[in-house]
Amino acid sequence: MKLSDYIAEFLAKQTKHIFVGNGGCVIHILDSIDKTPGLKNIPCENEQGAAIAAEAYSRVTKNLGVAIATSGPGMINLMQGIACAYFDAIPTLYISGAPPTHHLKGDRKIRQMGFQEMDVVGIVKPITKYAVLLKDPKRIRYELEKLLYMATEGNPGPVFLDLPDDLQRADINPNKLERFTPEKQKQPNGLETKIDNMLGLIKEAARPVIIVGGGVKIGHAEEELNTFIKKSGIPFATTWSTIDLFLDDTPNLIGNFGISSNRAGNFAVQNSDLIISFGSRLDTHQTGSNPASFAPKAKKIVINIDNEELNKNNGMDIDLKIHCDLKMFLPLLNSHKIKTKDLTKWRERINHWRQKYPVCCPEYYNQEDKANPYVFINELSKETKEGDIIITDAGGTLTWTMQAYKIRTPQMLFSAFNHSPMGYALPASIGAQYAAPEKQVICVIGDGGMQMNIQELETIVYNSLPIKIFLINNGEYGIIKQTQDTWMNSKYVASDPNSGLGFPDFQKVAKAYKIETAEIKNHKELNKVIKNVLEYKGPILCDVKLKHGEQILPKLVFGRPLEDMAPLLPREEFEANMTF
Ligand SMILES: Cc1ncc(C[n+]2csc(CCOP(=O)(O)OP(=O)(O)O)c2C)c(N)n1
Ligand SMILES: [Mg+2]
Repeated sequence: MKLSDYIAEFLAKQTKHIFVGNGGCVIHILDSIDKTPGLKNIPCENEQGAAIAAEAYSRVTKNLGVAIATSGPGMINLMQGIACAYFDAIPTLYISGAPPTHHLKGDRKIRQMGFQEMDVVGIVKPITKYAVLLKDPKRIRYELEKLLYMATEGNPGPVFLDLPDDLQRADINPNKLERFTPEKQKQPNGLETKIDNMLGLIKEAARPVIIVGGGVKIGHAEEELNTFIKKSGIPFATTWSTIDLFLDDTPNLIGNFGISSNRAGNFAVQNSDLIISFGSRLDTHQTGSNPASFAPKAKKIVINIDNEELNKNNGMDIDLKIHCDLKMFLPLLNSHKIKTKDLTKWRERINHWRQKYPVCCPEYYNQEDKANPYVFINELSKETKEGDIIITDAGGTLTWTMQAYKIRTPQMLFSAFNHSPMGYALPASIGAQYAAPEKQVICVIGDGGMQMNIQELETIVYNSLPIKIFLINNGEYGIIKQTQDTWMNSKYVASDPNSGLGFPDFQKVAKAYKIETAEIKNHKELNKVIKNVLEYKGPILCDVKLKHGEQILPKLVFGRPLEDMAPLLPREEFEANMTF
């Protein structure tokens, strides 16, 4: 049997679509995929698009995503998507074709032997869980099984196979291949004692807050976590990656917290006396730049599948560290009786903050010319329907979406939260649409982000993918200008057309790709246009015109404590919110 046929058969058991970039070193594997029933090559215009589409495909199917590129430049273009998958823990397999084995430099101290040859494994190692160059055709079953295991076990992530051209063509006997047998996972010790300690801390707490981290989703422990939330009645906060797990009116939902979130979330965590964090890294985006000042009055219980996360010594003291898979931990925790103090007053206080400090302020609606980003996102979230998949990009656009979008019905809302490359949302929408052809995919992307992967408009058109693109068009790198306002006295460099950075007429560009367009010029027509766009049958780009200089509000200025977001509240009002 041809080795590349063997790989294609293996992949067909994991996925239906493989996102690819072509080249001389992958013609055999692409041919094998092409002739394998149930498997389809989806060529993207740039390998970056293919790599991102594959990881978004995995987010939606909750199975493996796969992308393939040729050696050298093709493989280098995959890196952006691999990094997204690594930092957000998305199970993905990336394959690059390599020149034939006798053209590989091996241990020689030269730069390159074969054309477009390079040390691929060395390059991708820091952003993959496992990366290997296939050297022996008889190892293919072992390596494929190991790659799959490594991508999906524990804290998932991307894996990489570098596949020389001659080995793709090799003849193998599938019945005589070595197998991979994973080591048995050890059960963590002392969990019952830790749970007793945890229950003790919960019983004593007057202002507890649960943090629902991305690990809940990655570990498929949503139901178990919900049981704990309901059983305990403890208010809970989400991170960006878990906003879409809860409807906005879920009882005891605090909302988001962190440097670009909302005041209610930050007042809640900063006044809390017990933080219980499930599957969150509690990075500086959430804690503020000084983790030691995060929830300063709170004891902290942190549960994570990754022991390194529990011992990273970032300055934040953890009172109870629990190293465990949530899928295993939560049922055990839920089997206990959970006692709390009377939390009525604490819940009321949180609800008061939620009501008093909405992100999308009523006065924003009064703007007459162009759209306010918070109004646009808030209204978009009213017009979408159950099952929709909303993918947002980077910069102000990402932050406005995550701050103002309200989950009103079960939907998916995501971005590549931790790596956050501009240009993610467009190819991610392609991956999502293939993963869920029956669902409506909505791409929210800035004018800067759009320029990064604009070529994938052709992939959308060629494949008639009915993706709805909302271009948040402020004519600038809004978030960068805001940072330059804060730190550079508003001296803008390389962030808008007055400072060296140009933008095209996006409606004309869309038309050149034969994509339908729409435009939002003000609030009067906003809902009508959003509706029309969402009802349109094919792909469409809606140019949402914003004023220059729109800001992220509220936002923490670097160095300030998490509860004191800009614009700063009058001191009396601020202090009244920090009375605990
Ligand atoms: C590939 C890449 N390059 C640079 C950055 C740094 N960066 C983050 S947001 C941003 C500007 C985003 O502009 P735009 O997409 O128009 O969003 P806006 O802030 O205007 O809404 C930049 C340069 C990045 N995240 N990704
Ligand atoms: Mg912009």
